[in-house]
Amino acid sequence: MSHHQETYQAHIEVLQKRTKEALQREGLDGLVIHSGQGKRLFLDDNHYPFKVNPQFKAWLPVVDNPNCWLVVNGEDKPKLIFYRPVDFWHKVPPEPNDFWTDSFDIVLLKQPDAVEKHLPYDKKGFAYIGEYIEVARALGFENVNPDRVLHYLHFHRAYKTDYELDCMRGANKIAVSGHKAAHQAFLDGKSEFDINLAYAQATRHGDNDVPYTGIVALNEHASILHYMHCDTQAPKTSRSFLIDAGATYHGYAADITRTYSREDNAFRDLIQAVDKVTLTLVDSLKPNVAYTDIHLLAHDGIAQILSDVGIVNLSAPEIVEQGITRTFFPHGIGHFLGLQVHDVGGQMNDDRGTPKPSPEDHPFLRCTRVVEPNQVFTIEPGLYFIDSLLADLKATPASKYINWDKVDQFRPFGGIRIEDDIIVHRERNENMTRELDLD
Ligand SMILES: [Mn+2]
Repeated sequence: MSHHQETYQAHIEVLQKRTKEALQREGLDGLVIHSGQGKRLFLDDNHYPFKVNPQFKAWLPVVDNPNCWLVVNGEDKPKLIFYRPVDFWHKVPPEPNDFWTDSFDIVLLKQPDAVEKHLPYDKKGFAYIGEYIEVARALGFENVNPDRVLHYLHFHRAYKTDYELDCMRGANKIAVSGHKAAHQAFLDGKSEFDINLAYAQATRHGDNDVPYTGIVALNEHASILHYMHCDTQAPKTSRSFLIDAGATYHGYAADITRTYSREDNAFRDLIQAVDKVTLTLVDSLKPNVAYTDIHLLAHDGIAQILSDVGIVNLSAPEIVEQGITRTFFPHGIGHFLGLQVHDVGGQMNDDRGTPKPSPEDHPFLRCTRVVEPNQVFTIEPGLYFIDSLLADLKATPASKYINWDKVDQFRPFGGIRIEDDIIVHRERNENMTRELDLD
């Protein structure tokens, strides 16, 4: 048996155990997990790109097939109802024959609405897990996406199996190849659109394969946190380049950001300073550390840069104290990574779903849990020159501490973010991104 097959079987055993525990707590007999279905555009006969239910792809690496169903009870071999229509309009998926197929009893489904005969006859003890509530009701499910079952599964999904870690290393490998190609395209003076093409070409990922729409931003655009536009024209000079782009492997995501400066200048020094903060924070990511503390450490690090470079004429602790770092670093330090790029379960105190919200001063922090082994995080500090936030700062008494000439000098470069993907092991961290030689 291959390494992949072995780790996959162990992964299925873990999912079985979690399912059994969740079902026992709720007094349920099983879960019926729907992969999803095609969604048509309003008044149109075209479909939106298909996005599989993450609870479905947790079990098997099938991400492109609607109308599939899983019936699981944590004990018996899971049943997979696999959609394989007779269809001369669309590509029909091949009959399953892969490393994962032995883990399921598989029945083939020719028509979506013929699923009923394959589902449990008595639906009382079964909960439907999926997006299509009307479909569930029509099939006779009364229990639809029970909160407590989802809380339990979401909380435990933070602990990745060896199979999942392998998938995420695979995703990082693909993304890193794209980042290298994109960097070269930037050096060649390409437009955002063409840089994005270079990324797609290297990763062999189409628009619906990437885990999120990539951010490919030149110059001032790097200050727009979720810049998802791609200019087709190259600017006269590309001074700076921020790319936040990922990849997927068997449904698992990578999420990497890099920032580059064309010239060897003060902005490049600033990038290197943020890069150091990233690496320091990665080192501090350890079992028993509160992830919120990593976020606060990031503010200390950014404050130190603002002070050292002379953007703010105060000491680092004073800059944090005055809340000035939030102008330059307005987002969270990172998040769980996995089946979803912002993986679930980040703000839970326990597997009953007790909320653990982000601190009041840091509303955008997506994870507040205590770090534990086998969890996977991003670490992504940033330092930006965002016009609207700078204008807000200028209107406060703290404006007098800001060296506005220096700020204006950096505005044309937009901003900086450096983001790595990290596996926390008991004794060490594994920086998946750096181990692939992405500087
Ligand atoms: Mn991220």
